[in-house]
Amino acid sequence: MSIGPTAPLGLQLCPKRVNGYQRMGNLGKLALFVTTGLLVAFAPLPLSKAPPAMRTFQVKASRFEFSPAEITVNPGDQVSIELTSSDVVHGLYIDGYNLQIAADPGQTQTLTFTADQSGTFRLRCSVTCGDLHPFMIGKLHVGSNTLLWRAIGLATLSIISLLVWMSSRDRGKNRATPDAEI
Ligand SMILES: [Cu+2]
Repeated sequence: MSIGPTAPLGLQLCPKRVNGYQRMGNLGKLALFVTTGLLVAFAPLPLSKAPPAMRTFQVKASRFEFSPAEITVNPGDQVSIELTSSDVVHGLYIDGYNLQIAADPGQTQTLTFTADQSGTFRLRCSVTCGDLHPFMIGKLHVGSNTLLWRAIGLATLSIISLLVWMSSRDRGKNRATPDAEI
């Protein structure tokens, strides 16, 4: 918006009026950010309504890791984990579900279960396989991690609103400076 000598006579706005418009703009922005924030926090996500499915994962166990180390399924899914060991005997224990299998070197063992508990559960090697055995861990995610995504969304929104607020404050200061000098 250009205000000043170039604006036609009659359309010139006094500084008070400009501040009034600016304040209204800020209120509008605030309302926009609050609405977006509420949507990010509470809007139902279509992801959470995925129908249960049969999911199979090939997990390779070797000293001292699982590959893949993280498995994500939807609540209600029928999950099959095919554990293969490529060096020594390794186990796979799922915290919370209290399920366990062990695979001999070069062998595959299959663990099948229904993901009937939502959340994140730790996978651990249940057979002592060396010095770093306690660090041989992984994760099973049951259900999309909506809380995490909502938190990230809200944090991003806060940063954007802070930046917008700071830039509009600076613009206000710059506009006020020439007036003060006159
Ligand atoms: Cu192990």
